[in-house]
This record gives sequence, structure tokens and C-alpha cells, in this order.
Amino acid sequence: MTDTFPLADLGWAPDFLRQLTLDEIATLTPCRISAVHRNRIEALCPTGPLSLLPPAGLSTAEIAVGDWGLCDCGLSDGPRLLRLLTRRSTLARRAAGTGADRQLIAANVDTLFIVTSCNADFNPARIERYLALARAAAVAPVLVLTKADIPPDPAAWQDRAAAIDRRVPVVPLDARAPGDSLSDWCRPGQTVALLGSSGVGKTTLANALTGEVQATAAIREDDAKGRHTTTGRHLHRLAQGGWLIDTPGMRELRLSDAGAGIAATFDDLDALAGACRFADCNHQTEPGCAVQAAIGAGTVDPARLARWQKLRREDRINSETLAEAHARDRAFGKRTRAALRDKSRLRGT
Ligand SMILES: Nc1nc2c(ncn2[C@@H]2O[C@H](COP(=O)(O)OP(=O)(O)O)[C@@H](O)[C@H]2O)c(=O)[nH]1
Ligand SMILES: [Mg+2]
Repeated sequence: MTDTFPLADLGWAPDFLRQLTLDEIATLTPCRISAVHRNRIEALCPTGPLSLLPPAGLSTAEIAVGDWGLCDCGLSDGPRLLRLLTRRSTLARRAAGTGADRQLIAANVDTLFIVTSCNADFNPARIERYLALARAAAVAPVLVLTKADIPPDPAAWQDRAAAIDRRVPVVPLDARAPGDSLSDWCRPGQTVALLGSSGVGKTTLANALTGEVQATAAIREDDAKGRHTTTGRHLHRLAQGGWLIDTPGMRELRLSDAGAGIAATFDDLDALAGACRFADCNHQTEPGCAVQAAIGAGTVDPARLARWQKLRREDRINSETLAEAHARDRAFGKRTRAALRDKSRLRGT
């Protein structure tokens, strides 16, 4: 393996180049972030891996693996990242319990492999949640069905997966030997990430695609000082060209701020809702509900409506700020107390 990385192989594209001034083109070096530590950033640039000082005035919490940046390699105190370029896509999550804080998981991912198995793990609601998440992040989703080598009937799972969203490619495979089944997305300049529940074969597939052998045990996060591998710890080179981003946060992604992604995943229901008589229709018993009419006519599956509504509730709750959550709790407490008062009044106590 060579230690140099032509820009195009790293994922450099015209929409990044357009963000540079002529002066920056002449004096600075584009680099792709491969690991982010508290006071230090690892990056890959055409001449090889670099350890960079963070930009003045920018917290490393605002930098993600996969980000493109510009570094100045001519400084006396060592190379420094000067600024980040605008991302094509951002995978982020709300930091648990802290309200609006966003934690960056990965940047500039082109394709999200949503991994599920041809067995009891297969769950349409979970797949739709991941589709919404991918679309909210501006990443193209692909459904990967692992364990397709295990009988009885992988083709049936493929049909079920295709029925969830006809626009999304479905690829059944054996994660231990994917061959070139994912080569449309795993090629020079492309960046992919894997998402799926535990046990579906993400590590197995990552190992097969990278040719690396990753321990299945968790990697310790804070002991990386001084350790350097050619490709950094979270940006892995794919055997067929391209990159796999595998940050610990990928495993804990959940839905938040995904309204647009949910609308895109359920665009049929979203369009119908626009035709309801009431703008705030709940699609239950309201008169003039276009969604219920479609269910009556047999063109919409009521289970799909239930999954859509559940995802929207989940997204709303996960997206609200701490102040909104408190307001919701207060309103709930008020309603509960009022209900209890009514109940005791009825009982005459
Ligand atoms: N037969 C078969 N076994 C698989 C496949 N994918 C994963 N496995 C096995 O399933 C188990 C869990 O896989 P792993 O990669 O650790 O799942 P992860 O938790 O998603 O990373 C391991 O024993 C794998 O060997 C597959 O496509 N076919
Ligand atoms: Mg794993």
C-alpha cells in the first residue's frame, strides 16, 4: 500500500475546489480528515498522512471524520488546519440529554449501506428509520441484505426489502465474501458507511471490503496518542478504491432533525396529507382525511401509516430542545393532574 493519495481518490470533487480562492489554491493543501482528537487532527493529503494543529477559533468538536479542509504546511510550529470546506453530507446526532447539542459522526459520506440480515433482524420500521436518517443527512441509501447464503429463501427477503422503497437499491450478499456486488458504490473517490443492528455482519462486511482485519471487540478511543496507521483510525481504505468511515458514533445514530428525510421516505403519505381538509389532520377520524380515504380504497397500508406517525413522533421528541422537553413535561403533568382531579370528582372523593 502506498502512502500517497491522489486528491480524486480521496473524494475531492469540483464542488470542493470551487470553494477555494486563487490564493488558497496557490498556497494551501487540501486534506481529508481521518481522525479527530481533542487537540490534534489526523488527515490524509496527496503527499501522505499528516498530524495537524486545529484551526484557531474552531473547536475540534466542529470537525468530523470525512471533512475536507485546507492546511498550511509551511508554518514553523508544524502543519495547521486553517479551515473546513462546506460539506456535501453530514451525519450527526443529538448528544444524549443535552438538548440541542449536535455531535458530528461523519462528513461527506456518499453512500450509507443499511445492513440487515435475511432473518428475524429484518424489520421494515427500522429500515424506514435508517432511510429517513440517510436522506436527512443527504447520503444516498443502499439496502444490504446479509446472510443471503443461508437458506431457506433469500429471494423472498429481497422482495420484501424492495417493497419498502422502490427507489433504493437492494443487494443480497454473503458478508464474508461480497465479491464485487457493492462495486457500484465502493470505488475510487467514493465514501461509504455502514449502519445496522448488532450481529447483522457490519464488521464482517467491513473486513471483507477493506481487506483489513478489525477486532470485533470495541476499540479503545482515548489511547491513540502517538499511534499512527497509514489511513488513520476511522477512515479505512477500501480494497476496490474509495473509503469506509467507521466512527464509534455510527453505531449509535438515532433519528433527530430528520423531518425532511421522513417526508422523502414517506413521500406518498406526505403528498396525500397535503390533500386533507385540515392542515393539522392527524389522519385518524377527521373528516376529509385523504390518507384515511386511501386506506379505505386499499391503496395505502394502514401499518405503513402507523410507522410513519411513529417515526414523526420519535423525530419530534428527539429533535426538541431541552426547553421544549421541559414545556412538554409540564403540559403532560398538568393534563395528568387535571385527569386525576376529574377522576376523583367522578368518584365523589
Ligand atoms: N453465513 C453468514 N454469516 C454471516 C454473514 N454476515 C455475518 N455473519 C456472521 O454473523 C456474526 C456477526 O457478524 P458481525 O460482523 O460481528 O456483526 P456486526 O455486529 O454487525 O458487526 C459473525 O459470526 C459473522 O461471521 C453472512 O452474510 N453469512
Ligand atoms: Mg461489529
